[in-house]
Amino acid sequence: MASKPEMIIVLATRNKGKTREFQEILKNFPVEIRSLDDFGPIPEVVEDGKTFDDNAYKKASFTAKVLGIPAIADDSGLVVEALNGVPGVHSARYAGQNATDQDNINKLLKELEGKTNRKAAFECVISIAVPSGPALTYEGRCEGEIINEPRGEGGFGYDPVFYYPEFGKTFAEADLQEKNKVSHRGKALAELVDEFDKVLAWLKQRLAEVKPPKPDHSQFENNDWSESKTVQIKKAAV
Ligand code: ITT
Repeated sequence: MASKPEMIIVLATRNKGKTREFQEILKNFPVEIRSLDDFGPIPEVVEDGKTFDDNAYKKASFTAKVLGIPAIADDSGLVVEALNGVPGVHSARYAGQNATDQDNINKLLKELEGKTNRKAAFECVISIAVPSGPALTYEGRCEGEIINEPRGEGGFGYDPVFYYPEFGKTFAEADLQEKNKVSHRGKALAELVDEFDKVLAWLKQRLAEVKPPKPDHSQFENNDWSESKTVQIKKAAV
């Protein structure tokens, strides 16, 4: 960390790899990034939004509200043109609740059998919310094609069938650094880092304006926060 942290921000995930990635990328800013695991038991957010934006916002705003501090969340997945955007927000569980990456790939290839349009894109949305509701949104998109046979050992998820024409190979054949420069998540993160000084100023302003509400535990049974989305603000305007 470059200087004494001015703010603690919680990353709404229990994925250690994701947490390290955010900590590394924001290490030169005066913030301390913590994961949900640093806060003990917190109810799971139901990711039932219709878009990546819905889910990222829901995770970020729910976590910020429950813990009473700013929160960052991301959501991402694969959208396939010939399947009208499927698997989309269902990417992780496309072939069923406990589906493996291989199960999901097999289902995708089956659905695409005989289809000539193989266009697809990975999409990612990062949302940064304060406990009172408003959030900033960063988005990234990466276009490619779905090939017929998995290729490569690296990456995860749909990487072995996601062919990136500029590389002339799949994401599973590319190394991680190469992938991160062009990937959906890489682009959204790069934009976030570029604007992070503004993001920090925005967070401070929002936290000073609104006396943070007490952590709200009343809606754990029915955590539908969709109505609070009316106050969502796109991008930092400081
Ligand atoms: P959280 O616990 O933090 O929500 P997650 O595993 O659900 O993490 P995401 O929401 O970011 O991860 O992604 C959902 C699914 O989309 C993921 O399980 C993959 O199947 C697919 N996916 C996302 N990014 C990908 C990438 O870079 N390469 C391949 N598949 C990807």
